[in-house]
Amino acid sequence: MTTKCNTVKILKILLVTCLTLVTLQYVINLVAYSYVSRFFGMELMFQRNISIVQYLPIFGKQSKSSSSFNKSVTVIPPVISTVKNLFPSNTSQINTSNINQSSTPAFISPNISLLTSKEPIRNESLPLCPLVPPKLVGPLATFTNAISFEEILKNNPDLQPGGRYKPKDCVARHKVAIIIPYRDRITHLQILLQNLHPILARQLIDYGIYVVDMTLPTSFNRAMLMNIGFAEALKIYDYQCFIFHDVDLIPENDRNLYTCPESPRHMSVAVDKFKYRLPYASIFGGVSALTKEQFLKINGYSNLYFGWGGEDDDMNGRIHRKGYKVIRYSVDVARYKMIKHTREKSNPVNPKRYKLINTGKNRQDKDGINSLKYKVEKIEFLPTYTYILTTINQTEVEAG
Ligand code: UDH
Ligand code: NGS
Repeated sequence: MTTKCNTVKILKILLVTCLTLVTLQYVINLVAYSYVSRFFGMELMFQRNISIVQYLPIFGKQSKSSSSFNKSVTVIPPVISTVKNLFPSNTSQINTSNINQSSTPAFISPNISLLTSKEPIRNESLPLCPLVPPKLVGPLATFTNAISFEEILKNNPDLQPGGRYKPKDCVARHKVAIIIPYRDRITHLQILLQNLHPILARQLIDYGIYVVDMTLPTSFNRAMLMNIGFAEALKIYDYQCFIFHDVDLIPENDRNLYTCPESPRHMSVAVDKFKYRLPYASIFGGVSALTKEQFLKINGYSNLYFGWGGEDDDMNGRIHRKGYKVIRYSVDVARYKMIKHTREKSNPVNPKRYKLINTGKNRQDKDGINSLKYKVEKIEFLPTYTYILTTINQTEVEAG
């Protein structure tokens, strides 16, 4: 009888201890969450391997600042191969007109199995970088006068060839490829890199910058260059996160983390050109972030948008059709300045864009990263970025 009583007592004590420990962990996580969210002006840090996220029931809450103009979009704040060391001394070195257009290009498709390789084992001797990078400053003064690539390197001496960087003292939590669709905008590129490199270093990200260009005379195809950047960057390093970045958008706040949350993220929420408001709820252009997994699941961008407009709206449709929601940080954080420019002749407004958007659903699984055909003319691992020049055969792409 006494032994039975003792066993019951011991069981009771064990139960109470367990309950106390679980409650304590919950309280600690809530305090940690409140600190992280206040620091970023955000509601939720969306990161894997962070136990605080598991307890939070607020997924899907809208931020006050953007809800007035964006009703349908969920606003959830955040949470080498061989290298050649070359400077383009002037624009002509990356001028597409230098490329011999007469040679028959060998158009290739990327090997999709390469794109799904496993995460390598990380260097266990260094600690993981802090969850909240300690050197972030928040709102920034942007540099809008172009300086040379040599000067950009001088200002960012820890850059590795190809515009690669990773923190020295800790293991980065994120491996990020920044993909910049590009043609003949050298000044914009200089301004962007001058601003972006120091921000990414402060964010303690393991990253590389990929500037993806296409030869003339084919009309500019922003979406396809994103797909190519994705495929080519993955051949170089095991990136897990991809930021698709217009060359003319300069971040104004370093708390706008260049990382990938659980859902695709539209990053350029508040742009000066639009008076720091979203022009329409479903806009997905400018700067956006997707994990490798998300990008593959939605089959990347459509390859069929030649000329200006619509490819980002099509992408928004792809994301939703595969069951994702687009998330956004608050307008205080996700701020950008757009460098003023005129429309290029080689990027005319695409008259087919609405028809393409309306028929996007039927094509999604056969038009995208799995049907990508292009030729790489050259890849240069320059000191401040990797330059990839491609040729796209519009007739072949449109034939499917
Ligand atoms: N891009 C280039 N070169 C081009 C065209 C486009 O690099 O010739 C890239 C670049 O990254 C750019 C992005 O594609 O940021 C988007 O193209 P865009 O900047 O032309 O598109 P956006 O919608 O502006 O930002 C359209 C032109 C508006 C002219 C308005 C004149 N008042
Ligand atoms: C929409 C375009 C988008 C574009 C957005 C903002 O009209 O591709 O304007 O453009 N959609 C269509 O044309 C269907 S901007 O003002 O930045 O030049 O991203």
